[in-house]
Amino acid sequence: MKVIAVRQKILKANSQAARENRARFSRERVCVVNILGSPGAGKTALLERIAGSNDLSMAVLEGDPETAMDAERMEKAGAAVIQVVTRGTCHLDANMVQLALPRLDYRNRDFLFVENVGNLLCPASFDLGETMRWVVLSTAEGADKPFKYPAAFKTAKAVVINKIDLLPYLDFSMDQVKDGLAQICPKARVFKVSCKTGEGIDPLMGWLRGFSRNPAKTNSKS
Ligand SMILES: Nc1nc2c(ncn2[C@@H]2O[C@H](COP(=O)(O)OP(=O)(O)OP(=O)(O)O)[C@@H](O)[C@H]2O)c(=O)[nH]1
Ligand SMILES: [Mg+2]
Repeated sequence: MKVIAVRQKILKANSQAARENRARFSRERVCVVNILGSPGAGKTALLERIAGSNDLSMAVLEGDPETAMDAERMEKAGAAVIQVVTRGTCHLDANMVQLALPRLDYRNRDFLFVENVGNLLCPASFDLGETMRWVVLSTAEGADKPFKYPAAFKTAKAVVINKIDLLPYLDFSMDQVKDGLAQICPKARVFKVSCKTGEGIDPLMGWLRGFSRNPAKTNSKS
């Protein structure tokens, strides 16, 4: 019983910080995208692709248990970036984001992307005050993941199925994953991409532009 009480207390404290973050992001008119996905799904690769399209301005908050490797990649890709090292904690929380913001040049940019710690369990429980969540799911992980990790998928505004270039070598069932997504998150936009080849990135970028500060640059927002 005590374990449950502690968890509730942690989540309550997180909700308060998340509310503060959300109010701040709304005041500052920055769209914040919290990206969830397993280790190696291609979260950083996707952000590198987005940074490569130079009509959108972005900042990135990287969350990893150790190292600044992803921040180094994003810096190379031209984004303003800060690395949060959680020292083994399996998720980012709203307070970590709050502490990092003063050291990140994210204001007046179209997007602040938060790359959460790689896993589909813990990050799902922690609201960061983001505008929307995405899940990156790579074909190599298997098509059953929406059924197994519904908490990660159910709040997703977009699901990015990455590594479609590997489909000829895998028994990944697109029908099964579509079935899972239809049941768990029927309203999520689904994009099939290869961050390696660039296939499928354009439709994702077109949709993303709808959330920028100047949506005139854009196609659709839903
Ligand atoms: N074949 C193929 N490989 C990819 C693709 N996208 C990413 N990769 C590779 O997959 C590996 C993991 O990619 P990352 O972008 O580091 O994955 P991540 O989700 O950021 O991983 P963590 O930050 O460790 O959780 C790298 O070796 C990438 O080059 C893709 O579309 N196709
Ligand atoms: Mg990464």
